[in-house]
Amino acid sequence: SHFKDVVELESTVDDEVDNVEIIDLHTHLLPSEHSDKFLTGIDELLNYHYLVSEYIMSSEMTVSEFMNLTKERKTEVIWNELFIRMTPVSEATRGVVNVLKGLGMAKEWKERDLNGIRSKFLALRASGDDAYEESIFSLSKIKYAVMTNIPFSKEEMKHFKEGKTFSKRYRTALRVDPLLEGDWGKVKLAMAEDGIKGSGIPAVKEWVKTWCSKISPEYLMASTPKNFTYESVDMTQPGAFATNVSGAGKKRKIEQDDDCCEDAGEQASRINESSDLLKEVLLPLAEELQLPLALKIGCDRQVNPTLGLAGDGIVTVDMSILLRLLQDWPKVKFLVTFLSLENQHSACVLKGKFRNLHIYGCWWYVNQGSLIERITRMRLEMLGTNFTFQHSDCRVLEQLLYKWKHSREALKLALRGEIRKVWENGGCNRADVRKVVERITGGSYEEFLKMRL
Ligand code: RAT
Ligand code: ZN
Repeated sequence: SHFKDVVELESTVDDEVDNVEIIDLHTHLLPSEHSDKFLTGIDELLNYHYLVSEYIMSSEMTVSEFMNLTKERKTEVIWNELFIRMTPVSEATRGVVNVLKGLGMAKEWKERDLNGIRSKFLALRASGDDAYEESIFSLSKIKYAVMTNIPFSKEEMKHFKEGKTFSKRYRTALRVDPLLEGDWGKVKLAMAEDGIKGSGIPAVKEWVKTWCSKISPEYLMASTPKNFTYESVDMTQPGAFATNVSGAGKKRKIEQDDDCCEDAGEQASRINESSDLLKEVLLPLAEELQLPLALKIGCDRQVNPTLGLAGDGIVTVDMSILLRLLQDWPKVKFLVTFLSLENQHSACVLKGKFRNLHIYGCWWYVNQGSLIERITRMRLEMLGTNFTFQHSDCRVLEQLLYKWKHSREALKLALRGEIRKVWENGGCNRADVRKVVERITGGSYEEFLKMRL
């Protein structure tokens, strides 16, 4: 039956949002079995790059003095500055407090007892890392989290090479930024480390395919550099490669001449090292392997390199770049998010035109309650439920607890308003709310993965 009043409507929305099991479609988490890459505990939480940046902006210490401290010492100075001298109002500082509360450390928080907190975290892990890991996933109500697996990182990949098994709560994604950036240096180095001799386009493709069959990624992914651009493939030019069967060919009329039919060996020798890794490796492979390409767009890397991971900025980008990709590659699925609020609006318009696009998440600088609420309302208004409202980008296991708590709170506010409009329009009930919540927290994403183009 329909909600009898707004109170019932709002409490149902809250209840559905609190209880839905979410798919976290982009994180930097790695499983406990990957020991040195498994980040957990108070030191990792307080050394998070959002907090480092907040700390440094007002610290007495200079950047280099801070950077030279040990991790434990950094924890202490951040704690003293952001949690004792100041009130934790930012999203990132409130997050730490929420983790402490969620893990039964309200008393230690009240007393600002860092040593007490340290020993409680140790005690929590006493039953073993995999049990602890599982408890965080289940407390956070996360069905599974997609990792970021970087074949260019020897240290990360050694765990995969050893063939370790890990919890079903983690799924893989192959992160290939150098292919998008056309960074042959990095590509050749990584291939050499994997013992591959060749260095032309076919060899790079084989290398990527080998990693795909080894880790079975959900998708290929990259974050675009500030100056990222993409010009349409001009199939009429000599040297245009034969692999792009679906894309530019359809948009631009191609004269099918004999050039297209030359054998692979000839093609390989003609394409030299300056060939475009994006157009000739990444996009054709995404099409061939039927793996979506996830793009994170709008980061201006290292505007202040002294801050390390905390030193990245933001750009609002020209949307025609994504438009051309969508037009030229209609058989490639694109999972896309933007760092800039402005771009998030344009992205909704593009999504209304292209079936091969799925918009997801409120990333990093738009991962703030007020902005998540606003972006989610806009997406609901423009797209119905054909999007994924959030991903966490967690780096530290326990961040699942707070990032998802904050995002669920923002989603409740967005849905209370939007569902109320539906209700006033012609009534609605719990099942209607559930359909919305399930779709935008993972249902639409899984449907998109299965969709036929
Ligand atoms: O959100 C972050 O933690 C950033 O540092 C980036 O890693 C970003 O999420 C990315 O995937 O490039
Ligand atoms: Zn990320």
